[in-house]
Amino acid sequence: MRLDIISIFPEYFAPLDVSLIGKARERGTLDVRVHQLRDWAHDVHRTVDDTPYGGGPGMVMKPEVWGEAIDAVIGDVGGDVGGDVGGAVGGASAEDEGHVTPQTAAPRAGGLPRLIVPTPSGRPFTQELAQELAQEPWLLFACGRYEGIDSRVMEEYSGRLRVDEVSIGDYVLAGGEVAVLVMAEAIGRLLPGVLGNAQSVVDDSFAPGSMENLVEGPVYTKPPVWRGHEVPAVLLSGHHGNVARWRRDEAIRRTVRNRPELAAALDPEKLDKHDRKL
Ligand code: 6GU
Repeated sequence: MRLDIISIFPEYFAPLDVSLIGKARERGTLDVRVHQLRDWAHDVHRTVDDTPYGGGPGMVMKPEVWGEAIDAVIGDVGGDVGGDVGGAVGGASAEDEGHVTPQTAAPRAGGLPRLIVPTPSGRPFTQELAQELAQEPWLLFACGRYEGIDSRVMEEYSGRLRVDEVSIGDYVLAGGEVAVLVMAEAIGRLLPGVLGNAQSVVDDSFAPGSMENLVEGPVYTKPPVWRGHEVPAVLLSGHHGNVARWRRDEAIRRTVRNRPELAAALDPEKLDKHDRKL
């Protein structure tokens, strides 16, 4: 999977060098390219924002800069005749590693990316959406700051790309960068070969299938007794059927306690006789 990120703070994405995602990048499973939005701002201050039409607080990100940036990354000249595809004002500097080159900016045989715009007003990012996005060959994340990106940018690219505005939860972050880290990790760990054990993806909280609308129950490791606290005997029994039954019971119990709104949404058709007694 190719994953492009456009942001005014490329430094936010250093954690993508680490752990599972870092390993996936080393192996070539994941090709991450982070771009500095200001490389496509042409004035001396490399301005990316302006005051909102209609008044109000804060600033809005300018459409022209975003248009040039996205066109360059997707390898499309875009609407502006004579548009500067490279957008590399001042050229690619040493710290601009992963900056778009003429080669990557060229139209590709592989088609176009899905454009994801993180915003608290977007559709919810769920495990289901993570699984859907993990099937895509190419994702482009456009990180807004301030009050957001001029809405005409989403309108413009909706004509050419699949565009989704996505929120990671009901709270407001200072910008889309941290939300992209969250989404990149959730998506990246679903790519083939990224996790050591493919079963862990199936057993995940919220995983479509038997864990739909459920969170996982508690987990234990050695020693069997720690400070007087015992591991539930069923887990030491070696009886796989009983272990599976216990895990499902605990998942339901925890979902009822911690996520009552999810428990209410459990499909009664998918609850067996035993489940209904909980
Ligand atoms: Cl995706 N972006 C921002 N800026 N804030 C958020 C969010 C995204 N999701 C929840 N809050």
